[in-house]
Amino acid sequence: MSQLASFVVVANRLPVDRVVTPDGGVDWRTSPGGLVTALEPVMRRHGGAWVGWHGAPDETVEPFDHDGYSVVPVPLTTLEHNEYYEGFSNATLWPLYHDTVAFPEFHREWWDAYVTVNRRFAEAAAEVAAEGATVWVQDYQLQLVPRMLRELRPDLKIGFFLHIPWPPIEIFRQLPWRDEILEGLLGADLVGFQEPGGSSNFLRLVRRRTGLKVERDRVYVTDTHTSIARAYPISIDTQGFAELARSPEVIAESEQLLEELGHPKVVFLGVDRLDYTKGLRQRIRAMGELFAEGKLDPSEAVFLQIATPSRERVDEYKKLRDDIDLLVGRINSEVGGIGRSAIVYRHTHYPRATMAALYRIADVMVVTPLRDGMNLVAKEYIACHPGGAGALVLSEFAGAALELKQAYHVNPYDLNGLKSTLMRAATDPVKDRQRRMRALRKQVQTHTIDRWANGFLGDLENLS
Ligand code: GDG
Repeated sequence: MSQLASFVVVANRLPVDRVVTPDGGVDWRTSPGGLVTALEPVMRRHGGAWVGWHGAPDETVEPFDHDGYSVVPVPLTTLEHNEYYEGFSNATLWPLYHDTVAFPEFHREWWDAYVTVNRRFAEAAAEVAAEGATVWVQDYQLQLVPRMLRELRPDLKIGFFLHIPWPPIEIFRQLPWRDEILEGLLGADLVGFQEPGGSSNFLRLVRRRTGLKVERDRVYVTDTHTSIARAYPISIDTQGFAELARSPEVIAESEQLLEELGHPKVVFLGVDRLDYTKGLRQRIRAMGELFAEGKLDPSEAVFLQIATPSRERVDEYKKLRDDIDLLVGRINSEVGGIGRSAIVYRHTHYPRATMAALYRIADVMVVTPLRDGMNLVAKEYIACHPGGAGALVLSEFAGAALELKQAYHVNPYDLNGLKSTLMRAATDPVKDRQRRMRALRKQVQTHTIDRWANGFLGDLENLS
């Protein structure tokens, strides 16, 4: 790594994974994901740097160049990883920000670790940023970084984007360190949220708790610094997904999948990280009841649920995994034929191509989180599903519902409503489903991740 960067991304994880090469050496491979895809060109254009954890605790890795930009690894000890990441980020903030669908735990030592690690990220960013550079901090793990960084480097332009929901005031107030978090975020020139409801909740809270002057979306933080809060709904690399889904390999894989499933008439599909915010318990119960009541015939319909392993050391996630295993096992023991399960459940990670093949074969995509910042799976399905009459059943509580208006919206807590909507999505006249899908496709084709990144960065550059 040679010179200072004029564009810096700061995120909990680096955009690269370490791989062992055939000759036993070590190499870094770009990890697939929309954020990396969208930001890589900006990084290359501006001599960028990406600051983040490299994934191995108790290990220091020197900065290196990768694909035209700098990678700056931030070290974490095992204890810090437990307390800052699994603890404060994923067992305090994550449930708190998702409407307390699980109980948030408050531990002072987790908070201390959060402060320590945030400071380390801020210092690393301060060291690599050129004079007047733009720094874009990502997500709930790093909410203190904007202010810490501004104190170290007042010359920088600092943006922050929150990928998860910003909670209602009544819930946020529970957090013992609520004011520190607000002050941390207000260090940014621009704070981005997934939904307009997030930015307005944030501004209301700032007004109420800090006494700072707020005018429309602008907070007057000091005499020389103002902070603006706005919504920037994130999206996907729509064209990239559509091209992948049209490739001969993916078409062949989708045919293979249908063959394995015994060519069912209707495929219902769920794809989620195994997370309690995703509404899996409710969804599986609803599907199970539809089979048990004979509304769906297991010789004709199948519910395929992929749950990607996630945060497996956090207690709530261990419990969720056991609950889902039990629920699926129980339903499949009661409905379906000897050689044919009503629910096909896989707890594993699949390559992107397989994801695209799954989206292709899904007649009804079931996306029913209890709360979700955006939900990219819903958008990926629309980008990948070929012509015809696919249907998207989408929770009202996903950020995506605001944009994907022609989806079949549901309240995932209302099991009867969920069941009837699932049936409607599967049986509505083809013409109606085609009309909905056309409108949805237009939305994701025009609102891509590039538009999201350019919108945020354009606003950040043009702030006065
Ligand atoms: C957070 C917010 C917000 C899933 N399983 C596999 C796999 N995936 C990919 C999907 C999709 C991504 O993971 C999941 O994104 P979501 O948006 O659905 O959900 P979170 O992980 O909770 O993301 C969310 C997002 O940040 C962005 O701001 O939308 O609200 O919670 O891209 O395709 N990918 C592969 N194999 C899998 O098995 N390759």
